[in-house]
Amino acid sequence: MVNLVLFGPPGAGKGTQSQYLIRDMGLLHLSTGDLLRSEIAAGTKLGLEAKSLMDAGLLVPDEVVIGMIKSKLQSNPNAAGFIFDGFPRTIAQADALDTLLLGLGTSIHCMISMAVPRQELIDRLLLRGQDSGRADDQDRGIIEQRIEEYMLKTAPVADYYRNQGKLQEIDGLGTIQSIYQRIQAAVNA
Ligand code: B4P
Repeated sequence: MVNLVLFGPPGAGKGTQSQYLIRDMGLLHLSTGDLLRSEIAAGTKLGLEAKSLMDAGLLVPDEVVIGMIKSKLQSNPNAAGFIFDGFPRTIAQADALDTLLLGLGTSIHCMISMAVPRQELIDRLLLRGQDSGRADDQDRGIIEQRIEEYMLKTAPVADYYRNQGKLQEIDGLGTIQSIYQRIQAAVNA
């Protein structure tokens, strides 16, 4: 198994770059943002609870996302590996992921962290908000709240993987293709 974490602030390009990794590496894509939006679309109790937090630019509780990831890992025992996109977003989630993967006899091989300046993040998300239908992409104040939440709770997760010798940091500015080439180089390293 090859297991990668794609990491960065909201709008860094995690979902965008995941599509190329799926195409080239045949890994299973696990995006907690996508999983939560599926729950919202299906009108489940979990989705209803998550929606108000997501629309406010806040993280949903750790136990909710850890439960979703656990069930996806258990239902895909023969996967070639996983791309974790938008997960883990807290140290508690990173700890839980290590434990879950250990139980499957595997581990995270590499975290790719994409650095993008704050104003570029805001510009990208507002642009996507024009036609994505995502409430959390349409309001500058909510986008800034998401970035604050990232700085406070998520940015420390990079150190968690740095301490394990697994962190690869890349510049997330440039064309989508040029950033993908940097990711490929980081994965191969
Ligand atoms: P996510 O769905 O993960 O949303 P995101 O951070 O905005 O990233 P996404 O992958 O969608 O966007 P990308 O950067 O690719 O999370 C949404 C919410 O769900 C969170 O706020 C939280 O409430 C909740 N949540 C999710 N996971 C959670 C967890 N583990 N714990 C707790 N809560 C959780 O792309 C952004 C835009 O930039 C796109 O329009 C793209 O086209 C554009 N773009 C990408 N690369 C570009 C480039 N190189 N140049 C120009 N534009 C580019």
